[in-house]
Amino acid sequence: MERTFVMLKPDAVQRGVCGEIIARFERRGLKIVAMKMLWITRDLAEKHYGEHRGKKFFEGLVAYITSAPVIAMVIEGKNAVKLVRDMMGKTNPQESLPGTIRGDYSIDLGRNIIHGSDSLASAEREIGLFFTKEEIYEYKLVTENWIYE
Ligand code: DAT
Ligand code: MG
Repeated sequence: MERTFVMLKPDAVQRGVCGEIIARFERRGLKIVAMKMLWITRDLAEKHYGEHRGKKFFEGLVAYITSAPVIAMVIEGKNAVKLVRDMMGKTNPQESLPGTIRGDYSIDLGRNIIHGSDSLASAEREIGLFFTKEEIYEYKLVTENWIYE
């Protein structure tokens, strides 16, 4: 089953909406196979957002993501990468439709509340940056036969 990396950014934690957002993934039928709170270091932020190094928003992005604790997760499900990206909405909350996480919880591009991997390759890379193998659990949900045919 496909896995993706999801992070509730510092604004989600500060605004007290992590539970609601996690509930959306649970309700969809997705399985959380790893989860922890951490305070991202500058080094990890630069690795995670390596593709954006050198862009004019990079410093602000690193400052934001390291400003307070985040909640990191690995989420598993059929087509989990795309499913989660679709649930999140567009990168810029101004373009995110109501009903999406960014569309329901955020307004500004630099405070867009959630991260989700944009491809399978990114997911594998990001999961490896944030989690050890031992921190990711393989288990069966009792509801699985009612979510997948
Ligand atoms: P996403 O988070 O949807 O994968 P991304 O990988 O292109 O988007 O960018 C990472 C984050 O950087 C994004 O969530 C918000 C910020 N960002 C992206 N483009 C930006 C821009 N043009 N100006 C300011 N911040 C930007
Ligand atoms: Mg991205």
